[in-house]
Amino acid sequence: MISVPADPYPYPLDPDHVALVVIDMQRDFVEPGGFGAALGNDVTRLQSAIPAVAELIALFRAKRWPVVHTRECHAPDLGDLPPSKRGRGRGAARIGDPGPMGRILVRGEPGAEIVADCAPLPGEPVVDKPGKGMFHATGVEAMLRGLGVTHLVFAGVTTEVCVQTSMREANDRGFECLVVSDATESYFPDFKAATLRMIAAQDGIVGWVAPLAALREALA
Ligand code: TIU
Repeated sequence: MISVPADPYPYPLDPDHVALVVIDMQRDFVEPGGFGAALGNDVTRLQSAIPAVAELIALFRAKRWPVVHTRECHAPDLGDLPPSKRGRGRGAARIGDPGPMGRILVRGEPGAEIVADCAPLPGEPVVDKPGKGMFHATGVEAMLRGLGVTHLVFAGVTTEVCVQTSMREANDRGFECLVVSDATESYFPDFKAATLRMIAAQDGIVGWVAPLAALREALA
């Protein structure tokens, strides 16, 4: 076990059974003209996390530990998009509508692709998910169990929506979860701070929180 200094106490990282999960580092969330912007958000905030996410990915690749990428997106016929999700909100542009990066949050469109700095390598699993959580309506649990994974390190966007939902789903399934605090970001700084606090509260009710530097030094 590798002991990673973390909140609320050191995270016991199992080097033989750990994977990195990079949540939804897609153009639709971090670039103008996508889903995040259609919801009225300042998407530039999210771009600040890209260097840390990229470094974290490189750390895992150097160790030859699995790196799993997720994308929130829907089938072109929107058959996996519940009416509740399609209809939510009052903005002009909705999921499936055309935009500057193609149809919003639709698989295969430019906006649904992962930003270049965090792009998957050939062979790295890319999990397309129709929900906020990575376990809903995906085969990711069987895939992780097949790889023998018991420990998950989380990064990506946004902290309180898809990262937190996925981490809670993973925690309920028995995975030991750590989120890397500077490799995740939110459109709302106070939501990010509150999310990281509530994950680690009650002695790690959802899991652990650590900065990238703590992980980097523990792995060195
Ligand atoms: N809106 C928002 O903060 N997030 C999402 O809709 N999806 C993800 O977090 N990926």
